[in-house]
Amino acid sequence: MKRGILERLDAGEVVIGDGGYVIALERRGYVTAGPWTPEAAVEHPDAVRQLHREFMRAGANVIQTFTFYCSDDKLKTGGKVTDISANQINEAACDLAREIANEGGALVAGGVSQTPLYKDKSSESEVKAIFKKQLDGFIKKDVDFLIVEYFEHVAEAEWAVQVLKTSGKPVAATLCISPQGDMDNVSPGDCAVRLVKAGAQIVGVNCHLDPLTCVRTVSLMKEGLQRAGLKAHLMAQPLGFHTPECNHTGYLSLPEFPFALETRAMTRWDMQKYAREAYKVGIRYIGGCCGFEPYHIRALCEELAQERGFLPPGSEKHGLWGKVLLTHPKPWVRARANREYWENLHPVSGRPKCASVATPQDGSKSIV
Ligand code: CBH
Ligand code: ZN
Repeated sequence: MKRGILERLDAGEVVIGDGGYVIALERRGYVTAGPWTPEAAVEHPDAVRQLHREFMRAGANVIQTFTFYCSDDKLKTGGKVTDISANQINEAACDLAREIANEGGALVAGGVSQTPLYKDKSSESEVKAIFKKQLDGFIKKDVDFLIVEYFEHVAEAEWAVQVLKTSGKPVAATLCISPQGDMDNVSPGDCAVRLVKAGAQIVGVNCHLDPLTCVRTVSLMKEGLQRAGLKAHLMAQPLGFHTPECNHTGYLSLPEFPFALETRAMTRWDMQKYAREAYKVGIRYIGGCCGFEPYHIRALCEELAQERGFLPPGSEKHGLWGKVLLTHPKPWVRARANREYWENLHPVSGRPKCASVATPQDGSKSIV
């Protein structure tokens, strides 16, 4: 029998999440930029399968259903990207995730995200009905656990947690917030307390900001829980991009979002630092969001190989800290086959006019 998410975390194990789907699949030509909805689960199932498979091969223990923004209200906004119903997409996405997860003993997590309805100031019952509809699909397809992800307002995430927990399945909740807190200025510590009180067993952050910033936010959540005498597992699924200048609106405010983020991409060595820092502060569910490609997930697994007791397949292709480069014909490349080299490297952009930070364009005053 496959062990569940809580069994693994309660035993103190590291659980590695998967990476970003909408951004990766947009780049590959399967997702529409802007709406970022997951109709590709029906339209291009092989593209979704392939990305699931690569994340799992890189070492992910969890495959998230490709159901981001998959509610009927969201599918209707922004020029109606598809005629396929949210239900149909959700169910197809569950089948794809299950098919691939079963190839490698991974867990399937059904994901729900924030709704346009909430921003339109719809009532609690209307917003909750959206989550309930998604949940019904997840129960029908028997996902292993549930993830509430990408919520800017803890108040909406609480509603999602309250609905999902009625299933009896474990619930993880990650907000896309900064160390300053959510969009209503609720601090990370208070957000965590509210999510746990709503019924989440795992709490943390996802998307919007770079890994080390997200680790800081999750640490603040942890402190809040400690102050309140509450316990929960901690989770981080940050961006795979460097965003040092961003404030609470995250990478959406960067001039490069979403089509020119490449210069900000994290390297595999950056990811190893992230995995270590996350581990040090007690985060045990460690994954990624937008910008995380399979090799980034592999890097997390490599950094935590000692703790987990194994390396993911594919690691042997480069070896520990690039050891396989010793086979290179050029002596100066062979000289890079070690940790010191990669750990101390400051990669350049190759663009003479490339500045290190930009001015965020979020149209509002920073709350920092
Ligand atoms: O696709 C995924 O990996 C999901 N698990 C999370 C997506 S976070 C996407 C952010 C979209 C931003 C926007 O609304 O512009
Ligand atoms: Zn994201």
